[in-house]
Amino acid sequence: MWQRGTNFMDGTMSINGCGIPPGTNASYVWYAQNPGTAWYHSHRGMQYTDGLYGAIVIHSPNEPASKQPYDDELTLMIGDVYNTRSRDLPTKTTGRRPVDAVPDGAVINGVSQARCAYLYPSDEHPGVNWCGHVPTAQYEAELVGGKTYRIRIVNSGSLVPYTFSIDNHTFSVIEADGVSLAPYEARTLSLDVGHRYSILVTLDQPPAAYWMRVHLEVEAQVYKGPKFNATTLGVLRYKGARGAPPDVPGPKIRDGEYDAGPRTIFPPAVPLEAPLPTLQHSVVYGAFLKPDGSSGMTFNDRMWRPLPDGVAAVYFVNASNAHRPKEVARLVGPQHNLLTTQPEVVDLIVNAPHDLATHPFHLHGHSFWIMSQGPGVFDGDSSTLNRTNPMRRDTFVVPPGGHAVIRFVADNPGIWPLHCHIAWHLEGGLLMTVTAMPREMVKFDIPPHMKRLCYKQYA
Ligand SMILES: [Cu+2]
Repeated sequence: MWQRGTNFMDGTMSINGCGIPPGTNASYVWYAQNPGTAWYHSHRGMQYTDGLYGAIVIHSPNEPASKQPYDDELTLMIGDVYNTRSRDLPTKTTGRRPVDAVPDGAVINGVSQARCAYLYPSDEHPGVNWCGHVPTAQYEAELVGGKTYRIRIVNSGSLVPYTFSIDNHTFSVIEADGVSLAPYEARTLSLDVGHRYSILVTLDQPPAAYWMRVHLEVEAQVYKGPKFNATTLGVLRYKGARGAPPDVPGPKIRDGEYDAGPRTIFPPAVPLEAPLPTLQHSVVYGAFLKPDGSSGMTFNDRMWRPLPDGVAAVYFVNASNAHRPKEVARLVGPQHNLLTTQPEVVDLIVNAPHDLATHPFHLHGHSFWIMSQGPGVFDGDSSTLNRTNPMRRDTFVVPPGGHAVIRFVADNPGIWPLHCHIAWHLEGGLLMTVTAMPREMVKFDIPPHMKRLCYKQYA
């Protein structure tokens, strides 16, 4: 969620918030200045994998995407789903931390055809599983023929990218992660975990029902479970039309590609030249598996682990006036931390020379320019990269063995997490922090009701 000056409302457990203890509540207050499609979810452990999430839509008459002609809108939260509670899932590796448990299928606004056969019992409640919580049904949207809809799609899953399509319909992509796009015509749309898009769909086909298809990508099926359900169906029904959708073949999907182009790069509607960088910073990430069986994931060999419950680094800095870089470094936690004491234009060079998977990384609180993204490591001079209207968004993808270079203006005080949005990798420690202008964090006017959520009260 893009926000300025309210880092203490970001809500990441142990970094810039204390979470909401059981039986209490919290009001998160910030200026909703950046129109578009976002979402909220628990940022503690694997809670959102178990369903603790929802959509946030910010409207503005100034949003270029909203100037496109459409009659109404619809939001689809679509993501992979586990019929077993995350803490009870078996793990792919033998590590202390679970890595990449395989989902059972996908849900569209909470409805799916995930099968109950592939299940593991709960440790706490032997013999009980969560299958009954996921109705086996097809999500159905009844829309009016002849009208144009803005459909907002969020990949709210925990592991798997997917491709979305609607039989017999094309659409234009008009927004990505809160950035309006020059309309891009397509038949399929691929979303990595954490990505959001808006598409415009005109119901210009004969009145009937049509399948909406969510195809979980093959890459993730390499280690699929025995009953892994690769395609989840929903129904787009023209109002008044009866019967099931005709059984036509779905689109041919080439994994990792968005129609003919790279799947996450789109020209923004409003061109913005990227400024020249004032600071270059390189990180390397990867996974480790030690002989003792422990495993995890790191940025620059440092694995994130949350601070003790009830402690949040930003609240601590604010309360204790501990803003000097050495003090902050001691407080933020064990993860890799990039700290700037003054406004900088940062080029963050992210390389994954030895990693075998695709990872979607999200930086809290910012939109950034994607200056480069692709196969192979980046070891060049990032200040020479193309600055003319590069893609802007808040979640970037690094392919196996590949790299990304993102550029952002670090002038928004606070400690901002940058993490893989695959929930298992975040839980495995794949998080670093960007700390901007800690001296300003001391001036934060953190409301008492937020401080009270911390066991150690920072009053
Ligand atoms: Cu990852």
